[in-house]
Amino acid sequence: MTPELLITARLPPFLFEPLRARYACHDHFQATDQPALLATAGPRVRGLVQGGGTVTPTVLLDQLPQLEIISVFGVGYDGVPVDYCRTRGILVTHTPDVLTDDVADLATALVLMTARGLVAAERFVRSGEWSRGGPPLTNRLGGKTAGILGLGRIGKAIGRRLEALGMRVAYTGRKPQADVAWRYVPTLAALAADADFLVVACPGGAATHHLVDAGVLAALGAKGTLINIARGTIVDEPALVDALQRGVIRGAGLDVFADEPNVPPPLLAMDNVVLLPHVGSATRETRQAMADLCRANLDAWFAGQPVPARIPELA
Ligand code: 8YV
Repeated sequence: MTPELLITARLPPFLFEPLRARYACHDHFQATDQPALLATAGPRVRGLVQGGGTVTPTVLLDQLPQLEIISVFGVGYDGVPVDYCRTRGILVTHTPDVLTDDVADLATALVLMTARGLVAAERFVRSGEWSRGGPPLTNRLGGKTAGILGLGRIGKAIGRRLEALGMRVAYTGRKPQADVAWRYVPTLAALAADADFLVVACPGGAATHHLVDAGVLAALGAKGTLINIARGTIVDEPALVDALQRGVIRGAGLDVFADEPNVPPPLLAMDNVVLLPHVGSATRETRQAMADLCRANLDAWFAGQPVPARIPELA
């Protein structure tokens, strides 16, 4: 019997088409009548495919009594109720490693864009203002401190890049890491106080919800820029808007938001903020590699073979 899958996110064709060739796919994301789809197909669904940012409520999973595997098209699985999955014996897989370099590149780009005013400089040329004089001076990165929140695979790749730019790297997280020489700072507030750039690179989810709050932003202060390539939920967005409006911090470079694709309107009008549409992993090469791994996880499971990328909690 061809296994049946429920698709709860918008998938690129290079993932969706191969999945359709092997599985009976039910497109819950595009369905006009989702309850009807669940009522008819739910009892037979054995696999679920979702995006990194997709929040999967347990009430949805309750309607999939035969569910065996959730394959996340993304490294972050903060939207998956992991404890619930453990209880029901549902395997959860994701796409680590293949996107690390691209996401780190993007974090580095945001540091460069915010420090060197590159968005404004580019507009300066297009608007013809250059003929009337030079653009404002900006800020050197060399010698400045990058404080990384969450030194996992992506955090380390960011640290290596920023170090190559001549920055000092410090970090905080649950514990010091043995394989790096960078300075460990035990608390986020102390890291923010030290940092010229506070780079958010930890997983999302309940444990990190609003970790970057008004107090952390106050510690970052007027010398500091917040960079976030991880999850919007890690930052208290209203507190960030307030800190930017009142000049508490210097600026922000954001690739992720709490309620994508909705961006808090005040941010859209700010010149000291660079806003990107969650494109950290959005290169052809990386999205293809993510698609291949997302599919390989399903294929291995349904073939009874070792699954390449289970999430660590359920490994
Ligand atoms: C993707 C991501 O945009 O990997 C993640 O956790 O957030 C991004 O790489 C997303 O997963 C695409 O569904």
